[in-house]
Parts: sequence; structure tokens; C-alpha cells
Amino acid sequence: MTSHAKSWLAPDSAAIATDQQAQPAATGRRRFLTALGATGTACMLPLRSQPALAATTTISPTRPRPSPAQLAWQREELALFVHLGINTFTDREWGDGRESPTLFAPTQLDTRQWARAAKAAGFGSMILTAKHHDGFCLWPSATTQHSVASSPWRDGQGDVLREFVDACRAEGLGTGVYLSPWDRNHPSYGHGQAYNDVYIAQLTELLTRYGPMIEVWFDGANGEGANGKRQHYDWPRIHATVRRLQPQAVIFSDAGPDVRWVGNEIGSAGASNWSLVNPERVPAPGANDPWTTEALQQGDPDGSLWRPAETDVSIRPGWFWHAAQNKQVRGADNLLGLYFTSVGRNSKLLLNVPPNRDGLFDVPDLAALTGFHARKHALFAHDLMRGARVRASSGRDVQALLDPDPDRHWQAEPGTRSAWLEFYLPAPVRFDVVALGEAISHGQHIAAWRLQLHDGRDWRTLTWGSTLGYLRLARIRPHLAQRLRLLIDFAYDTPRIARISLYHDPRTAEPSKRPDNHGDA
Ligand code: FUL
Repeated sequence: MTSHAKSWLAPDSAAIATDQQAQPAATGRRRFLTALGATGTACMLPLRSQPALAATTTISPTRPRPSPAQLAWQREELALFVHLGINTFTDREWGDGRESPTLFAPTQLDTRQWARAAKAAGFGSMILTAKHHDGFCLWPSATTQHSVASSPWRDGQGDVLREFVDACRAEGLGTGVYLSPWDRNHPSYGHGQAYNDVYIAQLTELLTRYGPMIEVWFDGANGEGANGKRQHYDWPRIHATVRRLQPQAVIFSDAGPDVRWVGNEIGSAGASNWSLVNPERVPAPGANDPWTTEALQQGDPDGSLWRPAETDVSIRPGWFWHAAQNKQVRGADNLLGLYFTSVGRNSKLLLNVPPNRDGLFDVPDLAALTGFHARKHALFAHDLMRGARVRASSGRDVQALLDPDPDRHWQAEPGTRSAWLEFYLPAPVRFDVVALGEAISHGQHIAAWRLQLHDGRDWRTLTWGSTLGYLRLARIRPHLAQRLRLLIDFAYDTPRIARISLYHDPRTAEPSKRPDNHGDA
């Protein structure tokens, strides 16, 4: 490194101290302050009042980390949800369980078409509604007559799940199943152990006949109402069955245990989103009070378990296909926005694409998927940070930051709770999207960060936020920059950064309206 390079790299404490744009993290602030032993007023003081960089403290050895299955689940980023069932033929969202199985007739059903579309659009797996709330089973189950076996489709010899897994395997996609606990058809529903036995039998069929599953999806919805049937689900037994039969699968529900619901169906993870949770805040699926919703949205920086959030949302207003919604399919830009507010907020996107009555993904849905993939590819094709020289406040492997391998990362001095990284690009670049990510195989620790550019005289904050996690995407006004720095103002344990990338959106129509926009797509 030349002496000239050294001069730009020198820690610029004066510039840090005079930065008037320094702002505290938006959310998770209460914990941020507690951790600093500071008051709200103190946090609003200029940065010179805050602890010196590279302060160290005792490391908690107990902060949770993802299991290999949870890590693989998150790195996949995109999964496709497929809602197909009796509702497809009745134009309803929730069937009442009294529908005739003879209605189920997807005459052109082609699961390869779904799988090819998913694969081409960059999705890594698909999850099928093997049974929705109406109780109709898409596979021939010994537990009920209310299934494809009683339908005219393939003369009652068909098995949608079999065709689904075969198609996924042919395209190299992972497979998952949704099995609704709420069942409006089965006579045993509401009769405690009797229904739990049926449910376990159904789960066993799904998990023993169709090869490896990567995810099992337990929906928390129940519309029985105050005077409806009451069923006490045996969650410990249900989870133990999945663990025994498919130990590699992640189990999804509001309450995990492996993956939690994000708390809404609009495609938006919390702007602060920890993959850690306090399990006592969401002990079972089904609650929708504000306390639970907040816990699902944000997680908990002090949580004792790793339970990342999955963002499920439909490409259409409904979860099932309705002809009347053919003009309301999300467009490519809208899907890209969902990518920002889910994957770009440390979550995973589970995008629902419902087949039509022929059993095919419909024309507008296919066009949206193709457009989304092209849009995403064009945006993220060129990382403008490539070639930058990097220097850090402490730690090792600083250049690993720019390596796309997610297992290569920079780590600050062990025990450090704050840090800075400075980047000097070979030439000025214009960018309007920033991607940042922690090395989450070592846990999620960062609680407050700012990205700044040096404008030739001073440091200016471009964007800032609280959590990073696997990935944080932020859109900002287009900026020209050659010298940048990332300030990590507080981390619960040693900061580790696996990714920092800059992009220019070739389709940026207008600059974001707020200079302090910190990540809303
Ligand atoms: C909800 C269900 O009620 C919807 O029908 C849909 O399956 C969605 C994914 O979960 O809770």
C-alpha cells in the first residue's frame, strides 16, 4: 500500500466527531441504549460523547447461531408457495369442507411448468398446499375420502404431491409441504386426540412417501369463532414426528420451532428484524395481538433461540387463483420491491403463485416472474464496490468482505462492540442501492450502523439502520462516491461483515424523496 493510500485510510476521528447527521437507530433503540448504559438524551448527543471505537467487553458465549438447515434455508432467499385445491374451483379463499371432491378437475395439470418457471426465476424450492383448511387432500390419503382419489382428475388415480415432488426434483428444486392443522371436513376435528391421530397419520404419509422435504409449513389460521369447534393440537408430537421422519427439514409456524412467520401477509419484514427470538413471546401459533405481531416482525436482540422470519405473500390479492384477479397480478417492479422488504430485511421471501383451473401458472403470473428475474438480475449484475481497497478499525481478513463467498468475512477484534470500515474505490461510482450483510453463521449481532461518503471535505451519512443480519438492502438517492465508510455503532458481540456491495439501478425513475430514507424500497 502506498503512503498516499495510507493517508486516506487513517482513522478520521475529527470527521466522525463533527458529523451532524449522526442519528440513533430507529428501532431496537431501547435495547441499544440499555446496552450502552446510556439514557435516551445521551444517545442524541454528538458522536464524540459515545464510547470510543474498538471498546471491548466480555463476550456472551451463548448468543444463538443458525443450524445448518436454517442457514441453507436463509441463503436460498426465494421459495415459491403453491396454493391449489378445491378453492381453485369454487372461487373461494376458505372452503367450508362440504365441497364435493368431484369439483377438483385441473385437466391440464403440469407441475413441470410450475417447476420450470420457479427455477428460471431464481427460486430454490416450492411448497405445496397438500391440504388447506377445507380438508381436501391433494394426495390419496388413507385418513379420508375427501381427496383426489374421489375426484375425476386422472380418474381418481392421481396424486398431485407425487407429480409436484417429481417435477421439483427434475428441476433441482427443494420441496416443502403445507398441511393445514385447521380442518373443516374431517369428522374428528375438535375431538382432541382423535384428530391429532389423524393429523399425525397425514403428516406421516407426507413425510414417508415423497422423499426429502426441506420445509414443513404449519399455518396458524383458524376461523372457527367463539362458538366453533375447539381442537387442542399436540404440537410436541407433531414436531417430534417431523424430526423423526425428516430431520433435515425446517419447521415453520408462528412459533417455529425453526422458522417463524413474519407477522403479516403483505410482504414486509420489520425494518428492525432479528433472527433471534424470545420463545415466550410467541409460545403457540394463532395469536394476532399487537404484542405477538411486534415479536414476529422484529424478533429480539437478546433472544435465546435462532428463529428467522419467513415472509409469505401472494402474487395476487388472493392465495388461490380467481379469474377476476387476472388483472391484479403484481408486476416485476412490485416483486422487486417485495424482495427488498423481505430478503433485504433479513428474511426469506415465500412468494405464492396459484395455478389456475387448468392446473397451470397463468399467463400474467408467468410474465411477472420472468420480469422480476430480469429486473433483479439487471440491478445486481455489477457490484460497484469491486476493486475497492479496504481498511478496518481492527480485526483480520478485511479484503474477504469483497469476496462473494458468504463464508468469507471480515471480523473485528474479538469482543469489540463498535468498528469502522473504510473503502476507497479505483474511480468514483454512481450508485443508489446498498447491500450489507453479516456473517450469520456466527450469529446476528449488529444493532446500529451508518454508511457514509466522504464528499471531499467531510463525511456525510447516506443511509443508516439498526439490524443487518443476512442481508440489508437500502435504496438511496443516486450518489457519486469514491471514498465510503461503514460505521458499526453498536454490536452485541464481535461484528463480522460478509458483504458490502453497491449497485446502480438501471431503471431508477426518480430519486427517493427523503434523504434519510433508510431502506424502504
Ligand atoms: C393463511 C391462510 O388462512 C391462507 O388461506 C393462506 O393459506 C396463508 C398462507 O395462510 O393463514
